[in-house]
Amino acid sequence: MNVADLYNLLKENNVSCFCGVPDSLLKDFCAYITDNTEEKNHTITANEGNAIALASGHYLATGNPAVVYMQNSGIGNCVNPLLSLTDEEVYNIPLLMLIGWRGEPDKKDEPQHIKQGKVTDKLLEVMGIKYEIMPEDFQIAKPMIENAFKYMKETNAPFAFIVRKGTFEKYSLKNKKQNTSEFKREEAIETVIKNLSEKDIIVSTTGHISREVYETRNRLDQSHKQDFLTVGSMGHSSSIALGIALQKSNRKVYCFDGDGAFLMHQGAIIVNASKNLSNFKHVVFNNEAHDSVGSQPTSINVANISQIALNSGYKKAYSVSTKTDLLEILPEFISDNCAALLEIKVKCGAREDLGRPKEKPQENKTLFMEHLNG
Ligand SMILES: Cc1ncc(C[n+]2csc(CCOP(=O)(O)OP(=O)(O)O)c2C)c(N)n1
Repeated sequence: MNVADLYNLLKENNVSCFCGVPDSLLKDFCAYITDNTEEKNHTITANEGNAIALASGHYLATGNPAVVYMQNSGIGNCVNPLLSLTDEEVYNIPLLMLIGWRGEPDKKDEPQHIKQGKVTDKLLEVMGIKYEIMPEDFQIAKPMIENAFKYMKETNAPFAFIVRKGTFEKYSLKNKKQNTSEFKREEAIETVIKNLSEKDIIVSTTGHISREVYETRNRLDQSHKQDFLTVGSMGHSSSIALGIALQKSNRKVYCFDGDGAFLMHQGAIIVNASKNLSNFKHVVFNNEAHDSVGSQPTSINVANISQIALNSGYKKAYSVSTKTDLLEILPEFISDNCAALLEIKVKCGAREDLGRPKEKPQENKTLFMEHLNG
């Protein structure tokens, strides 16, 4: 399907608000929205639940349903607002969801998507949300989309389209707003790893960052035993790291986060800080984008991560954007006797041939636990 055809049909049906969290399966459509919608009418939210809420606000203000896009892993983040805000037994608010179907049964995908893929349709059913699978052919999809708008008008209920891999034709984002850093994320990751000891632990976030940690260990001929790769569960790495750091005071625990993941559950930051552990170290690789799923911008450019950290209760915070500055700051950050955060400003993009972990998540867990508790 051509993304412009879909976009124009949505506009014809009075959609003037698009919001959500980007997904690799929807990246062409997300890119088209980014390029063609004025900022006021397109919001990349911190998490998918926020998108449902924003769409609800839009409906209250205009009487028109908004479009909310997300990966199916984001359904978990929006169960609460779908059941206690938009549901017909509460406020009964219409919105059109576009959900990328990672882990579709019988299609090859990464382990973190398999379960979510199996239950995606069932989750919608159990929540009482009517849905269709989006056909690839626009001419077939068109009457279905028009029916969805009719249904929303009649019932005021949300409606969802599940979108299979390969549904959309290619569209490349033109309006890329990138930060000015020249520092490559994989190089930054390698620089930090080279300065850690064998006892140190890394809990890395979803997407390219975990893949680059994995590849860096291979390149340095090191074991993966020190690394917990949070392949799913975006935004929760720092809480996993906190859970470990609270129990293992003799181990330094480093959370390797992304700015999108940092934003997604930013409330965790204050809780991390409240424990003020000398062995808890938070590193945020900030490229101001959801790089792993198409480089759509996050909103982090209006904020200052190291200031957020200090205002949230971390005792120390640093920000660097070059390898020289990183190397200079690392010894102090590593030896700080308090909860500390280091922001590393990096540029968007990853290697074309970036690999993925070969071991299954449970193999990663077993090796990691043996090392941590050995
Ligand atoms: C709940 C949830 N929503 C969306 C996704 C899809 N997703 C995977 S990685 C990613 C982007 C992460 O961005 P960031 O943390 O800034 O790291 P970067 O990719 O830029 O390195 C997204 C949106 C997901 N895995 N889980």
